[in-house]
Amino acid sequence: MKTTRPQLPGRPSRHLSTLLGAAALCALASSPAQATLINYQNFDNLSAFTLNGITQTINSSSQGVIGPSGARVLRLTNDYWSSGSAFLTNAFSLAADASFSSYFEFQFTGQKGGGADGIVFAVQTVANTAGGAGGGIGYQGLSPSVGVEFDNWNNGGGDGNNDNHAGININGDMNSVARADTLPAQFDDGGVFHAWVDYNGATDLLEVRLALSDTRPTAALMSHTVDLVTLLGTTDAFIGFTSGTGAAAANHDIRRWVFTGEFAPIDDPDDPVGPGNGTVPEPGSLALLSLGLLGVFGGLRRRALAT
Ligand SMILES: [Ca+2]
Ligand SMILES: [Ca+2]
Ligand SMILES: [Ca+2]
Repeated sequence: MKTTRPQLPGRPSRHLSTLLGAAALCALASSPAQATLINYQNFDNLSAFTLNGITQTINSSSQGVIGPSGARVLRLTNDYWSSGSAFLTNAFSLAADASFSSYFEFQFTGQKGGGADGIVFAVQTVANTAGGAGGGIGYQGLSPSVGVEFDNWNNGGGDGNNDNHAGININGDMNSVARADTLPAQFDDGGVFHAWVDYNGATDLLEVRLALSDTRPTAALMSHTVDLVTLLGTTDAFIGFTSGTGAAAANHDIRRWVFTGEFAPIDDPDDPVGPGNGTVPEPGSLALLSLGLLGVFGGLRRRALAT
């Protein structure tokens, strides 16, 4: 459900957001009130990521590959017996009970041998590792960590004997602590899926939603209570995606990704700084953002921009 927010003084118009278009923005937080915003409407530029395993080979030249729609995607895996991952190189701080909300769009195409093994949205303590191949989905063995898996291969009881499920996993263990066995469609059918992962740092509640459109469902598909700072043993969280393949494979693509460093569920992924979302950056951070796009800021900031 979209909520209408009053236009705040100093907020940029929707036109500015449109102007920014496919540009990925990263408003670096300078105070708790100014949430980090990461907005990849495509993956023309992967320079903010650390790519690992096969993902580094697939996405050469710091650019995603052309996906089925013609836009560049972050392709995590594309062939048999491999694992790979992509994590943002800069840590997100979970200090002071920080929360986050994230939306991503993904698609599995080019199935080989029935399509496997899926993707995982992962939070861990380093950026430069990928886990096990096959049923490990590039996540197995990453510890400490939390992962949200979208799994399209039945590896047995740990998968609920289900070749089309989602799960919440802890510390690289593929036996999910929460699992959803009924999903809106089969991953192997090659359609586009939309997922939301929201973490409330005050209540420690992690919620996952999944849909076939970018309208965020009211009800969570699954949830789990976990204090991420305690689990990770640090406030530095590295956020990204993993994938693995085995005797069956597919192209596992992330098509879009929006991440905001506050509990602000992303109801309007096309326009994440717009009035449809809870995220309303402070006027100051938006001014910095605009200046950054005009090229006044170099170095670090530019490195964080993904176009
Ligand atoms: Ca499959
Ligand atoms: Ca599996
Ligand atoms: Ca599983």
